[in-house]
Amino acid sequence: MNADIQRRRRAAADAVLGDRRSMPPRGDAEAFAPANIALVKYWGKRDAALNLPVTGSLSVSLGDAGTRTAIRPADRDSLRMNVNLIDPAAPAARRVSEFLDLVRPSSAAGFAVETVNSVPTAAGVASSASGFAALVRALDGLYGWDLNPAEMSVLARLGSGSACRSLWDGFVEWIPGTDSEGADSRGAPIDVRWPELRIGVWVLDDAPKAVASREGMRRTVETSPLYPAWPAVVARDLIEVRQAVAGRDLERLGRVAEGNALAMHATAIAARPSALYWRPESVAAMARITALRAGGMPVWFTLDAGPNLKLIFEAASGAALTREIPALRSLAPFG
Ligand code: 2P0
Repeated sequence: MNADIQRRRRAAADAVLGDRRSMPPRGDAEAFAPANIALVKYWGKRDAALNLPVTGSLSVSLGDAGTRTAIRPADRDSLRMNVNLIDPAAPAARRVSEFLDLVRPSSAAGFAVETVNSVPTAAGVASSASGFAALVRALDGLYGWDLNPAEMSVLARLGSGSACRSLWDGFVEWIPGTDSEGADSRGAPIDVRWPELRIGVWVLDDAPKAVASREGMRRTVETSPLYPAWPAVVARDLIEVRQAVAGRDLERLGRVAEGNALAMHATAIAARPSALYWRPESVAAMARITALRAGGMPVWFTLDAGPNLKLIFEAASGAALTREIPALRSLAPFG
């Protein structure tokens, strides 16, 4: 990472931590954060160093599906994910170390970090969002910083953009902010409970994705002839999803979320070279959901930067849907 980028990232972390940076660690700490699924997607950065988005986005957290992280001071950084020790040179370990550099007080040489995902990584639910949110919570506990969720959200965003939405349960909107250093770019919870809502994870292909989402976004912003249309799509969809959430209107929520995901993928597919995340199975699955809906089943889909579908439905349809799609794993965002 170049020195100027690192300096800006460290300054952004300083703005949150202030003189807490000199506090000593308490021994060890452990924390959990939920994964989240975007109903209106984050796709494109206005500042890649600070993970500042071009637009807002809106997600729902996945209840007890997420990441549990334990941390303690150590001689050097180490990362264990689901029991496996990760090579320090591997991208996941380097990304965690680079994040720890932002908050590392001079006294701490390193940290031993152990994470466990309660949904298998192969299940197609992003682990970087819950991972960085849980890491920030664990650091907050380790040092006794006593940051509020909004402050933790700003820090988590420096690890992974979508992590700033994983500091709350339920619906969360990422306010894109206007500050050049990102002080106001963070999650904000929406005070609506929707106990019947379900998110179904339908895994079609668990191979690593061909284009990392970070690279897919960059390519889309820089080269896709369709990207200029994206901010207006998001602005419109955010208004409608906020209303659908407030009214617990599944039909409206599903329609907008599905349309938003397809629009996101359209911008990515049109990038040069294309960031095409779909597999033939993804297209067949989308057709299947459309057919089920035509047959009267209230279910909609969304897809992230990968080939798997996430389904949006209510508990009342769960049994019938699982009969149709036995591989479906149903998650309850509100417990
Ligand atoms: C989202 N995605 O809103 C969108 C939809 C993927 C598709 O946020 O580079 O891992 O760390 O800021 O947060 C995945 O991107 O990217 C993502 P970085 P991140 O959930």
